[in-house]
Amino acid sequence: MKNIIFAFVLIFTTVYADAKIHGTLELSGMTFRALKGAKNGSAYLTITQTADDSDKLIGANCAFADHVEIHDHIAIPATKAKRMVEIGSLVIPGTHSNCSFLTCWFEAKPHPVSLKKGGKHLMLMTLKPDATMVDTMEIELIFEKAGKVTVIFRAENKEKGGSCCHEDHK
Ligand SMILES: [Cu+2]
Repeated sequence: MKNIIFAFVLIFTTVYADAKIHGTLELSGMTFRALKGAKNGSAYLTITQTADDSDKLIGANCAFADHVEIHDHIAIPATKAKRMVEIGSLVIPGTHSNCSFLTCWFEAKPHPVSLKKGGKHLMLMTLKPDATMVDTMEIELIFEKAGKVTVIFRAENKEKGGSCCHEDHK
């Protein structure tokens, strides 16, 4: 019986930490990176709109950073290098975003948006000292239609370290 309860608690806490439903939005895979010595950190997740119409991520807040920006990597044609830029907001397409009135009968489907290393991400600007020591942190996400939601992000690969790519913001 103990084992069953333990398994249930484990499953519940795992799901709780890794996925959240907010209205018609599904949020999953929340992780953050806050490395010792780094000025800025980053946070990642996948956002899926299950409703017909799109929503938009328009901001975020975190107590472990001075402020949070929404960033993307833009390729520089001359060098093929990528540079991070602040994009201000991020559209989360709805299930009908890529189809017309007629084709939606067949083509309506979710279009998950993944925030990940080397792509779009949340930038935790000017980390507070505690940020490198915590295993989880709350980040408030602000959506244009769905409003605000506070989500738990887990620390990723703390032990691997290494300076990352978050010092070159212009
Ligand atoms: Cu960035």
